[in-house]
Amino acid sequence: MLPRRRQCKIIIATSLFWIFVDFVLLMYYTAPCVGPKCQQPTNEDGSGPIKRIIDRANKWMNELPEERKQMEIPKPVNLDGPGEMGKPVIIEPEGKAESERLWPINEFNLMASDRIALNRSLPDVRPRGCANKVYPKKLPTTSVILVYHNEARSTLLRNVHSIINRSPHDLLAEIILVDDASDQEHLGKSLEDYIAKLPVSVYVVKMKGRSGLIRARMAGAAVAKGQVLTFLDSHCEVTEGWLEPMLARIAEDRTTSVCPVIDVISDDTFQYQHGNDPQMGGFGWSLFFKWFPVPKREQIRRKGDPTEPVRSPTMAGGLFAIDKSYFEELGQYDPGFNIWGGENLELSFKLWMCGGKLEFIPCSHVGHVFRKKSPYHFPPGTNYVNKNNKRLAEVWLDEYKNFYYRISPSVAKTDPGDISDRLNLRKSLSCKSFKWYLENIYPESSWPVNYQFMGEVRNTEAHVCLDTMMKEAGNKVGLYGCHGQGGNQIWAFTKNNELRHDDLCLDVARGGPVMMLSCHMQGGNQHWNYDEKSKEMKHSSGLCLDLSDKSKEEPSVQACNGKKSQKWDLKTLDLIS
Ligand SMILES: [Mn+2]
Repeated sequence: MLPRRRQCKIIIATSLFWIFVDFVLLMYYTAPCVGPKCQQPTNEDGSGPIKRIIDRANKWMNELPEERKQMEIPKPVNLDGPGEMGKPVIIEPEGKAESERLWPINEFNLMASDRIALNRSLPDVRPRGCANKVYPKKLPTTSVILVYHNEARSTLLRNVHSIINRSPHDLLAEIILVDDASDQEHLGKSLEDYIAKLPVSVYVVKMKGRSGLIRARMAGAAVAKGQVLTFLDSHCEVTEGWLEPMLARIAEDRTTSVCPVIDVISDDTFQYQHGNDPQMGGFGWSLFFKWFPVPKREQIRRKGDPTEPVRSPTMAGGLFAIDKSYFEELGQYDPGFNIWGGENLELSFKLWMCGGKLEFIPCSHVGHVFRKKSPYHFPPGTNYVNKNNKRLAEVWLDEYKNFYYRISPSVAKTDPGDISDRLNLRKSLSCKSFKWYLENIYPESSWPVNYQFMGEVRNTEAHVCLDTMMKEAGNKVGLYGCHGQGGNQIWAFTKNNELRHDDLCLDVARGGPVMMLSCHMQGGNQHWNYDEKSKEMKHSSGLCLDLSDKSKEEPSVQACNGKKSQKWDLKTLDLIS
């Protein structure tokens, strides 16, 4: 043991040392002001790290063309202004009628958006631990690409200003606005004049005719000068520190494509709302994108660190960043895709199956105005979503395409056009199988990988089949004349003894009606046993699936009695062959 006084001295010296280290780090990482009006730092010898950062920033400012310097982005002065710090804007009763009149133009509250400053302040919504993460000094540059068709001026420019205000300018190569044939006046010359004066290169690429999201994005990518492409929707606002963690991830591994966590900007009040946990992207039987909570396996892999990237099977599609050269290697988007739809899954499948990765970055938060419906009109004619999905299925789903066509018969009938290029691409990239993807990347999927039976559940007395009747979770399951066409009459009897249609599981509580509820994978009320000899479908409660005695529109569960109304044929449809 050291003498007491010596112990004290050591403790004090160590504390002082760490306080000093903290102080130096704090000084080093405090963001300096940028621009000609900055106060020079008063470092004793004038050569500290802060001075170096400020010198670099000023050098950058001075290298800008003269006209760019004219516009200073005003910092918010009035934190009580409408919408500041992401607060909601409530329209007073006198303004209600006008705000409702304006609503259909963009399918959001334009009056509320127009009242909010273009450089409004937002709260720092990142999880604890993000703000003091240190990223490599040398990160790739990025071009931010925003595609729009008749976007409102205030949402588009607030997006642009948020990117300029919250991104290190040496990482921001440019902001490319791809105008997909807008015809609103405010998106014409006055917009171009405005953005020409911004302190970052912002310019408009105009599509010749209405081209749709997919082609417009590729037009933006074609002219991008940054090493990374960052795609955002046109009605977003980025938050503090959104860019660095995404670029750092791509710098580590260029085959990783990343998405920010997408927060909600209210379509009515423009309030910035954020949840706690990130979600993962998946898809249902009909290839519709859906969100689902981060499963246990991924939480374990991340060791419970809320700042650690979340590996996701799919992306929602609107907001993501990818290395430009890797995006090209992956064949960008399928050029045979039209307008919108399926492109997010195509890229997600490609990334995982062909050796890349897809992650959500919890330290990167971007708000997006979620609308209840689209204000856009598309030319009538071929169903482009069906055609896109047909191409997607033919190129990427392998034998599972047969299952998908049973679920979506209208897609099965659609002509995909020439897909030979895409098949060659898949071959040249030596991509893995869709089954591998389902088993390894998306084991929570409702797709039939592990099942005992798949097809119709047909009653032997009345020749009716279990049918979802196109209803959602929380409704009773129906019975309908068996049609053999798949669709709503396809049920999977899984290895876990669930009777499921996509994410709906047959669920019975206390002998009550047979409900369709979200599958919880916990057995219990969703556990069934099928006896091939007696043809009984027995619930975990011991009751048997039966025709209802009143009407024949819904089944029920009754005490098992061996009667014909309790006998069910499982008629397998050959789905995966
Ligand atoms: Mn959107």
